[in-house]
Amino acid sequence: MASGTALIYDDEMTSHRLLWDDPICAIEVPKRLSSCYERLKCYNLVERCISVPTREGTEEEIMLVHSSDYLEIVKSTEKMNEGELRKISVNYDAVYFHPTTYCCAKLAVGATLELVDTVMSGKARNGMALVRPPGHHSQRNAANGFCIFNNVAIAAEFAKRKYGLQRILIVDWDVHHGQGIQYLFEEDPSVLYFSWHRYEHQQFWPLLKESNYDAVGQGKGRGFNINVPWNQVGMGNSDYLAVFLHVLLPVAFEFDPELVLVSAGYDSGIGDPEGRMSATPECFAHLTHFLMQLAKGKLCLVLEGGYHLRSLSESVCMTIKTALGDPLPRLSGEMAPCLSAIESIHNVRAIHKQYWKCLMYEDATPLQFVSTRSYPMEEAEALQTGPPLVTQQEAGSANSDEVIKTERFLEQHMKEIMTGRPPVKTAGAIVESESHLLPPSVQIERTSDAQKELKTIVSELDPELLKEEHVLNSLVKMLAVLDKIVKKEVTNGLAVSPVASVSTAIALKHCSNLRQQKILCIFVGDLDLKIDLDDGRAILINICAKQPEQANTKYNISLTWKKDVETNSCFSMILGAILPVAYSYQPDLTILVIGPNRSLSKNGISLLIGLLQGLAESRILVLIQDTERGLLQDVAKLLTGDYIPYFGTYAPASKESMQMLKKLREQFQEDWKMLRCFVMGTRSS
Ligand code: X5A
Ligand code: ZN
Repeated sequence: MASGTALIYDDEMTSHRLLWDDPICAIEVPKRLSSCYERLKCYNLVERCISVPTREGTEEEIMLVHSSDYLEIVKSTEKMNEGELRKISVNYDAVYFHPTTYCCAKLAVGATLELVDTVMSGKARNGMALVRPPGHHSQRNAANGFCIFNNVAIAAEFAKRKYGLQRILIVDWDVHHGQGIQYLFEEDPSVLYFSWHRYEHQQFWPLLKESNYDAVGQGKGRGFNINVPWNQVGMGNSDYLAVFLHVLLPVAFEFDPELVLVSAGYDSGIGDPEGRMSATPECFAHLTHFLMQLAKGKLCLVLEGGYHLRSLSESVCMTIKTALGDPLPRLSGEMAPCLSAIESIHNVRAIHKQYWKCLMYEDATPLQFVSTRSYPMEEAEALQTGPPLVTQQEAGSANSDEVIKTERFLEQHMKEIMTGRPPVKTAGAIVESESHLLPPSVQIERTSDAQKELKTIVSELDPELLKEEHVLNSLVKMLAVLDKIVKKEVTNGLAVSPVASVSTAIALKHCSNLRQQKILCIFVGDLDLKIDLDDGRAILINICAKQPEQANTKYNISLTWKKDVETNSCFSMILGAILPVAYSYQPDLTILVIGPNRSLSKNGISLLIGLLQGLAESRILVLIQDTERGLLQDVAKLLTGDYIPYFGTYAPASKESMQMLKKLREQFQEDWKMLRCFVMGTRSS
């Protein structure tokens, strides 16, 4: 399997610049590119990437999406003087030309295509192209919004032709609507285009009606264009996360792309004068991590916007660090999407339920007249939880004081979240005779100092077990792995146990002895746990085929899931229930237990392991009951990062399962606010 992260950067692309006064275009500066590269060097990230040289895109490649007339116009700017350049620039909305623009735009195209080649040929697993000028606003016959050639759209068309791809996902997380990409693929079901963007009921640039959620694509392409309009500024980490969990990811897994392209604009990040949103750099780590679970990890990120230099460059660093497989920082801030974000999510889900099976049991209908509707006071208040990192007002003012303030905030914030990674990623507790099954990078634990503590815990739980040498042995090793994770000597670990329920109880007890604050425990299979869970120190989610004996509580949730051994119907449970609860809870450590009679297939478990690494700074212990040891090798490779799972074709969950999830959401969305994905108690007109 391909490994490594490609990075494409070329100083040449800093020569394109604005030669006259124009307040609109003044923010698109050469330093946008060089400051990203400088920051990457500071974090020693450049040397960890595979450096790929740029080339100029050919005319033929440019004409994959642009007309020859338009190409000729851009080409003609190469020989123009300043007066002529100014004159031609005003033909387009928010565009400037420089004598080197044509050359830089060709390099931006070429860099993007080189990235696609590098990833498609397996020379790297994923990668990023740092380019200027950006691309997503540019159209068949027009430059627009600082964009000359549509780099990402050309890449999609190129990948379709050269590699025969049938399904490409484009994720546009820039704060502006990439209307250029939408227009180019509107009727094409082989390219799924997703964009979120500042919209404010069409009051924000580019002021288009077709940026709203009801633009779903046309003809054969209906359903393959997904717009999430932001109707307020100040959207932050939890709003972005909610859209990923409740809109993009379910649809993306169902679509099952062969390649993911990202129009990676960072004007959706904190401090940006254009976006006025409040997402912090680590949010982009999480977005990247989610997208890495698709298309067997084939992910190509291409720079678009981003105008607060510090915010831009820190966010680019988080993106690349994550692509490299480093542990993720915790997503900061209160995990509760705001009402306006939920409204947008509600509308997108309602309009797209006719196209996507994962949404088909949605009973929401689009909300009408959203801008003038008022909400019951209680509901509005329920959503105003805790002080956000930056208030919406602060995020909304763009004067230079604010730019500096964000700069200071980021200086401090990055110190807190940029922690080093342990030299060994994964530790394993298994019997010696099986250690050859694990990748060589896994550190095998032999013993631990916790013998005495173990005996005390075990004798409280089940004194009979003290007599069984091999059981005690496996438990001791498991605690050794757990200790290493807690002490941050390793990032994650795995342990085989003859008695998964007992091991889980012991692990939880041990964590509480170590004063570990919050443990997320996910148990797949039949569980027989005799400990009390109601103090909030741990949350237990049990996925099993049997109906639970006790009613669910906030900290003890059972999900009844019928055996789906070789199908893939568990996406909706993982994305719609487990991850929202987990992100709301914000654990310090995750324990995933694979017990007897599991009702999740190997694919489902791989998906869980992949996605759970976004939580608790990637600290996770996977406990495997020895009857399930067939999973050992795959689990180990998922933890070391040697392997990215492929989940196969999507199968819709049964109506009963979907109903169970819906009930769960209704029951717990006040406690776990990330569960929320629709506006309650409203009837559409
Ligand atoms: C690529 C990009 C923004 C254009 C804004 C014009 N373009 N007001 O972010
Ligand atoms: Zn933008």
